Amino acid sequence: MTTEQPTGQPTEQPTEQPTGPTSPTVTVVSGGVGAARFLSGLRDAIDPTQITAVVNTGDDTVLHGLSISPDLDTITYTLAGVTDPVRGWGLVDETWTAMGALERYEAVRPAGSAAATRWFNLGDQDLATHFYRTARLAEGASLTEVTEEIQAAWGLPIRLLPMSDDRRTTIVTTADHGDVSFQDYFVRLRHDVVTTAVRFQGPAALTQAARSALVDADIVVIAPSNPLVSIAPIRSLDGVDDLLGARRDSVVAVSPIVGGEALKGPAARMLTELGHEASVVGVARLYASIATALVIDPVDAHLADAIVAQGMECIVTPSIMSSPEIARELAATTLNAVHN
Ligand code: FO1
Repeated sequence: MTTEQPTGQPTEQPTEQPTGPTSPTVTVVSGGVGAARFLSGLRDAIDPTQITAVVNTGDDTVLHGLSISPDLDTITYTLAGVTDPVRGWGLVDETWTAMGALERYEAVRPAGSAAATRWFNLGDQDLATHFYRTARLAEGASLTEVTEEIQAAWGLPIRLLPMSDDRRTTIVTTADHGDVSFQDYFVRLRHDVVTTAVRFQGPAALTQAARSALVDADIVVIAPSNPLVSIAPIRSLDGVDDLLGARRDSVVAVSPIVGGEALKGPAARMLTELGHEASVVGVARLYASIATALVIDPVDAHLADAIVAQGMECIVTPSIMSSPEIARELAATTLNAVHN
């Protein structure tokens, strides 16, 4: 069966899907690309209306006066089936006319101005999302409200919630460039610099909607996202670690590290530079206080005992989401870890 998505691109829908009362309610603590792929698999494994994602907004930035929420948008586009499959962010078949046209203004930009910035690529279609979000925020809507509207515009059955309605920003301290914003580190510096610390700046209030989602869900999954810059900003909000710790028996994490490498991005390098172990055991140490089980890939099966020694159960299953079927199987196995 195929269904038309808002852009007119057909996406395959699962043929058999548990519905209604058989599906548990699941909240996924989410970063960007890895979480988006996991959520796609979960959407195919259970009734999607039972799923909520609490999404990192520490990566959010303002460029050209536009409010940009990369992790929310990556999840939205991925679930809508329109994300660029190679980049993992932005839209497939995107054009870059507006970015190119900015070149004219670079010549006249005064020193110190961030106008006409071109190191962060905003595609022509993607710009519409940022225009909409920015206009609605300027009208006084909260990020939670705007996210619900964007979710509805793309016809997504999964509920997306930003972690906070306030600007809580990830700051990366680098050896050579001092303190920089997350997107400066990730995109402008191509995460090819030594990091010495990460901190989160701004109000630490989890939204009430996100709090309820984390408290009330039958199962909480920590997505295979960077523990230090995607999951940690959410954990840095007031009360999050306490509420997850209090329901630890129904929290399961999926390792973003496979064979000592990150599935995507700089997680392995950051773990090492910031004093952790770039392995599934290092991930287990970071999550042992808030999750009862860690899902790892078969290439790391020899480390299962070391994970158990950290006080976590260990589930071994293919976790490199190279196909929708693997993502779906990973999601189903992850839920089974805590759902009997
Ligand atoms: N990532 C890049 O590596 N280069 C870019 O120019 C870039 C632009 C961009 C625009 C919109 C958006 O939603 C995401 C974008 N990303 C880009 C991805 C983003 O920096 C990262 O995926 C996350 O912030 C890390 O989770």
